Amino acid sequence: MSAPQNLTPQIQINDDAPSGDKPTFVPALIVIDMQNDFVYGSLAVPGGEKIIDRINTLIDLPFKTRIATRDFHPDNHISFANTHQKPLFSKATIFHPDDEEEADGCEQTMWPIHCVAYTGGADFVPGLKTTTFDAVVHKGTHPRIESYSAFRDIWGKAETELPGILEEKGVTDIYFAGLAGDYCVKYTAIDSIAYGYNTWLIKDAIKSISKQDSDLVFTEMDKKGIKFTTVKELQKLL
Ligand code: VGL
Ligand code: ZN
Repeated sequence: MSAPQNLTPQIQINDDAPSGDKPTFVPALIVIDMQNDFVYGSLAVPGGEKIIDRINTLIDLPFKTRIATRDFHPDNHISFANTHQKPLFSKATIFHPDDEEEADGCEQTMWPIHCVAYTGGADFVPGLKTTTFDAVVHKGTHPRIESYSAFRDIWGKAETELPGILEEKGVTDIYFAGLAGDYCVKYTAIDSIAYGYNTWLIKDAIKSISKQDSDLVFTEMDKKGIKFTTVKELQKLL
Protein backbone atom coordinates (compact mmCIF):
# COMPACT_ATOMS: atom_id res chain seq x y z
CA MET A 1 0.00 0.00 0.00
CA SER A 2 1.31 3.43 -0.83
CA ALA A 3 1.88 5.98 1.92
CA PRO A 4 -1.17 8.10 2.72
CA GLN A 5 -1.06 11.49 1.09
CA ASN A 6 -1.96 14.64 2.85
CA LEU A 7 -4.01 16.82 0.56
CA THR A 8 -3.86 20.07 2.50
CA PRO A 9 -3.31 22.93 0.07
CA GLN A 10 -1.20 25.93 0.99
CA ILE A 11 -3.21 28.42 2.99
CA GLN A 12 -2.66 32.13 3.04
CA ILE A 13 -2.76 34.29 6.11
CA ASN A 14 -3.07 38.07 5.83
CA ASP A 15 -1.06 39.51 8.64
CA ASP A 16 -2.02 42.57 10.64
CA ALA A 17 0.82 43.43 12.98
CA PRO A 18 -0.27 43.17 16.62
CA SER A 19 0.39 46.32 18.67
CA GLY A 20 0.09 47.75 22.17
CA ASP A 21 -1.89 46.32 25.06
CA LYS A 22 -3.95 43.22 24.64
CA PRO A 23 -7.44 44.22 23.48
CA THR A 24 -10.25 42.67 25.48
CA PHE A 25 -12.63 42.02 22.61
CA VAL A 26 -11.28 40.67 19.35
CA PRO A 27 -14.07 38.92 17.46
CA ALA A 28 -13.50 36.31 14.76
CA LEU A 29 -16.11 34.91 12.38
CA ILE A 30 -15.66 31.25 11.46
CA VAL A 31 -17.79 29.99 8.58
CA ILE A 32 -17.95 26.20 8.68
CA ASP A 33 -18.18 24.02 5.54
CA MET A 34 -20.41 26.13 3.26
CA GLN A 35 -19.67 23.74 0.40
CA ASN A 36 -21.72 22.40 -2.52
CA ASP A 37 -22.09 18.87 -1.15
CA PHE A 38 -23.48 20.15 2.16
CA VAL A 39 -25.94 22.55 0.51
CA TYR A 40 -27.06 20.87 -2.74
CA GLY A 41 -25.04 17.64 -3.01
CA SER A 42 -24.57 14.18 -1.56
CA LEU A 43 -24.88 15.27 2.10
CA ALA A 44 -27.24 18.21 1.69
CA VAL A 45 -28.22 19.76 5.02
CA PRO A 46 -31.91 20.77 5.07
CA GLY A 47 -32.22 24.54 4.70
CA GLY A 48 -28.53 25.01 3.97
CA GLU A 49 -29.26 27.41 1.11
CA LYS A 50 -31.28 29.65 3.45
CA ILE A 51 -28.19 30.69 5.41
CA ILE A 52 -26.01 31.80 2.46
CA ASP A 53 -27.33 35.39 2.47
CA ARG A 54 -27.26 35.58 6.27
CA ILE A 55 -23.61 34.51 6.26
CA ASN A 56 -22.84 37.14 3.60
CA THR A 57 -24.37 39.74 5.92
CA LEU A 58 -22.06 38.50 8.71
CA ILE A 59 -19.01 38.56 6.44
CA ASP A 60 -19.58 42.29 5.84
CA LEU A 61 -19.52 43.08 9.58
CA PRO A 62 -16.24 44.40 11.06
CA PHE A 63 -14.85 41.19 12.54
CA LYS A 64 -11.11 41.27 13.24
CA THR A 65 -10.75 38.17 11.10
CA ARG A 66 -12.97 35.97 8.94
CA ILE A 67 -12.00 32.34 8.49
CA ALA A 68 -13.69 29.62 6.45
CA THR A 69 -13.31 25.88 6.76
CA ARG A 70 -13.73 23.19 4.13
CA ASP A 71 -14.24 19.47 4.54
CA PHE A 72 -11.66 18.15 2.07
CA HIS A 73 -11.50 14.38 1.80
CA PRO A 74 -9.56 11.93 -0.39
CA ASP A 75 -11.96 9.73 -2.41
CA ASN A 76 -11.28 6.68 -0.21
CA HIS A 77 -11.77 8.54 3.08
CA ILE A 78 -12.38 6.53 6.24
CA SER A 79 -15.70 8.33 6.87
CA PHE A 80 -17.25 7.07 3.62
CA ALA A 81 -19.61 4.06 3.72
CA ASN A 82 -18.16 3.04 0.37
CA THR A 83 -14.66 2.69 1.84
CA HIS A 84 -15.94 0.08 4.31
CA GLN A 85 -18.62 -1.48 2.08
CA LYS A 86 -21.14 -0.65 4.83
CA PRO A 87 -24.67 0.77 4.55
CA LEU A 88 -25.01 4.55 4.48
CA PHE A 89 -25.45 6.13 7.91
CA SER A 90 -24.58 2.88 9.73
CA LYS A 91 -21.74 2.89 12.28
CA ALA A 92 -18.28 1.38 12.10
CA THR A 93 -15.46 1.40 14.62
CA ILE A 94 -12.41 3.17 13.29
CA PHE A 95 -8.87 3.40 14.65
CA HIS A 96 -6.11 5.94 14.35
CA PRO A 97 -3.55 4.73 11.76
CA ASP A 98 -0.70 5.05 14.30
CA ASP A 99 -2.58 3.05 16.91
CA GLU A 100 -1.10 -0.41 16.46
CA GLU A 101 -2.79 -1.80 19.54
CA GLU A 102 -6.12 -0.67 18.11
CA ALA A 103 -7.19 -0.15 21.70
CA ASP A 104 -9.49 2.82 21.56
CA GLY A 105 -11.77 2.71 18.58
CA CYS A 106 -14.09 5.54 17.65
CA GLU A 107 -17.68 4.99 16.50
CA GLN A 108 -17.87 6.60 13.09
CA THR A 109 -20.99 7.35 11.07
CA MET A 110 -20.72 5.98 7.53
CA TRP A 111 -21.33 9.01 5.34
CA PRO A 112 -22.05 9.17 1.63
CA ILE A 113 -19.04 10.21 -0.43
CA HIS A 114 -18.83 13.98 0.05
CA CYS A 115 -16.45 16.94 -0.32
CA VAL A 116 -13.81 15.04 -2.26
CA ALA A 117 -10.75 17.29 -2.51
CA TYR A 118 -10.47 19.33 -5.70
CA THR A 119 -13.96 18.33 -6.94
CA GLY A 120 -16.99 20.62 -7.30
CA GLY A 121 -18.61 19.08 -4.24
CA ALA A 122 -15.83 20.50 -2.07
CA ASP A 123 -16.07 24.00 -3.58
CA PHE A 124 -17.66 26.85 -1.70
CA VAL A 125 -21.35 27.15 -2.50
CA PRO A 126 -22.11 29.68 -5.25
CA GLY A 127 -23.29 33.04 -3.90
CA LEU A 128 -21.09 32.91 -0.80
CA LYS A 129 -18.84 35.98 -0.46
CA THR A 130 -15.50 34.23 -0.24
CA THR A 131 -13.17 37.09 -1.17
CA THR A 132 -12.67 38.51 2.33
CA PHE A 133 -11.73 35.29 4.12
CA ASP A 134 -8.31 35.76 5.72
CA ALA A 135 -7.72 32.00 5.75
CA VAL A 136 -9.35 28.78 4.58
CA VAL A 137 -8.71 25.79 6.84
CA HIS A 138 -9.05 22.29 5.35
CA LYS A 139 -9.90 19.23 7.41
CA GLY A 140 -10.31 15.49 6.93
CA THR A 141 -7.53 15.52 4.35
CA HIS A 142 -5.82 12.31 5.48
CA PRO A 143 -7.41 9.08 4.11
CA ARG A 144 -7.54 7.39 7.52
CA ILE A 145 -8.20 10.30 9.85
CA GLU A 146 -11.59 11.96 10.47
CA SER A 147 -11.93 15.51 11.65
CA TYR A 148 -15.23 17.14 12.56
CA SER A 149 -13.57 19.92 14.52
CA ALA A 150 -11.66 22.53 12.54
CA PHE A 151 -9.11 22.68 15.39
CA ARG A 152 -7.93 19.05 15.39
CA ASP A 153 -8.81 15.50 14.40
CA ILE A 154 -11.29 13.30 16.29
CA TRP A 155 -8.38 11.70 18.13
CA GLY A 156 -7.09 15.06 19.32
CA LYS A 157 -3.69 14.14 17.90
CA ALA A 158 -3.03 16.53 15.02
CA GLU A 159 -4.03 20.20 14.93
CA THR A 160 -4.93 22.13 11.80
CA GLU A 161 -3.56 25.66 11.20
CA LEU A 162 -6.59 27.14 12.97
CA PRO A 163 -5.26 27.33 16.56
CA GLY A 164 -2.13 29.15 15.34
CA ILE A 165 -4.09 31.63 13.21
CA LEU A 166 -6.44 32.53 16.08
CA GLU A 167 -3.56 33.02 18.46
CA GLU A 168 -1.65 35.17 16.02
CA LYS A 169 -4.69 37.42 15.49
CA GLY A 170 -5.18 37.76 19.26
CA VAL A 171 -8.78 36.57 18.99
CA THR A 172 -10.88 36.55 22.19
CA ASP A 173 -14.35 35.67 20.89
CA ILE A 174 -15.27 33.23 18.12
CA TYR A 175 -18.62 33.47 16.33
CA PHE A 176 -19.68 30.37 14.39
CA ALA A 177 -21.96 30.04 11.37
CA GLY A 178 -22.40 27.30 8.76
CA LEU A 179 -22.92 23.55 8.45
CA ALA A 180 -23.62 21.15 9.98
CA GLY A 181 -24.87 22.30 13.38
CA ASP A 182 -24.87 18.77 14.80
CA TYR A 183 -21.42 17.77 13.48
CA CYS A 184 -18.69 20.12 12.36
CA VAL A 185 -20.12 23.28 13.92
CA LYS A 186 -20.80 21.45 17.19
CA TYR A 187 -17.39 19.79 17.52
CA THR A 188 -15.52 22.91 16.44
CA ALA A 189 -17.44 25.00 18.99
CA ILE A 190 -16.73 22.46 21.75
CA ASP A 191 -13.03 22.65 20.87
CA SER A 192 -13.24 26.44 20.80
CA ILE A 193 -14.24 26.27 24.49
CA ALA A 194 -11.45 23.76 25.16
CA TYR A 195 -8.93 26.17 23.60
CA GLY A 196 -10.16 28.93 25.91
CA TYR A 197 -12.20 31.17 23.59
CA ASN A 198 -15.48 32.89 24.34
CA THR A 199 -17.61 30.84 21.97
CA TRP A 200 -20.80 31.94 20.22
CA LEU A 201 -23.18 30.15 17.88
CA ILE A 202 -25.09 32.40 15.49
CA LYS A 203 -28.31 30.43 15.71
CA ASP A 204 -30.02 31.68 12.56
CA ALA A 205 -26.88 31.15 10.46
CA ILE A 206 -26.50 27.42 11.28
CA LYS A 207 -28.42 24.37 9.98
CA SER A 208 -28.23 20.74 11.18
CA ILE A 209 -28.35 17.35 9.42
CA SER A 210 -30.52 15.63 12.03
CA LYS A 211 -34.29 15.85 11.67
CA GLN A 212 -34.64 16.06 15.43
CA ASP A 213 -35.30 19.52 16.77
CA SER A 214 -31.98 21.31 16.42
CA ASP A 215 -32.80 23.04 19.73
CA LEU A 216 -31.70 19.75 21.35
CA VAL A 217 -28.22 20.22 19.91
CA PHE A 218 -28.22 23.82 21.12
CA THR A 219 -29.25 22.73 24.63
CA GLU A 220 -26.34 20.30 24.73
CA MET A 221 -23.96 23.06 23.68
CA ASP A 222 -25.42 25.51 26.18
CA LYS A 223 -24.36 23.07 28.91
CA LYS A 224 -20.79 23.22 27.63
CA GLY A 225 -20.60 26.99 28.10
CA ILE A 226 -21.24 27.95 24.49
CA LYS A 227 -23.26 31.14 24.07
CA PHE A 228 -25.86 32.07 21.48
CA THR A 229 -26.54 35.07 19.33
CA THR A 230 -28.26 36.02 16.06
CA VAL A 231 -27.35 37.92 12.90
CA LYS A 232 -29.44 40.89 14.08
CA GLU A 233 -27.78 41.05 17.50
CA LEU A 234 -24.35 41.02 15.85
CA GLN A 235 -25.37 43.81 13.47
CA LYS A 236 -26.11 45.91 16.55
CA LEU A 237 -22.98 44.85 18.43
CA LEU A 238 -20.32 45.29 15.72
C1 VGL B 1 -19.67 17.10 8.29
C2 VGL B 1 -20.46 14.95 8.25
C3 VGL B 1 -19.33 14.52 7.62
C4 VGL B 1 -19.92 18.53 8.65
C5 VGL B 1 -18.52 16.69 7.67
O1 VGL B 1 -19.33 19.42 8.01
O2 VGL B 1 -20.72 18.79 9.57
N1 VGL B 1 -20.63 16.22 8.58
N2 VGL B 1 -18.36 15.40 7.35
ZN1 ZN C 1 -16.74 14.90 6.01
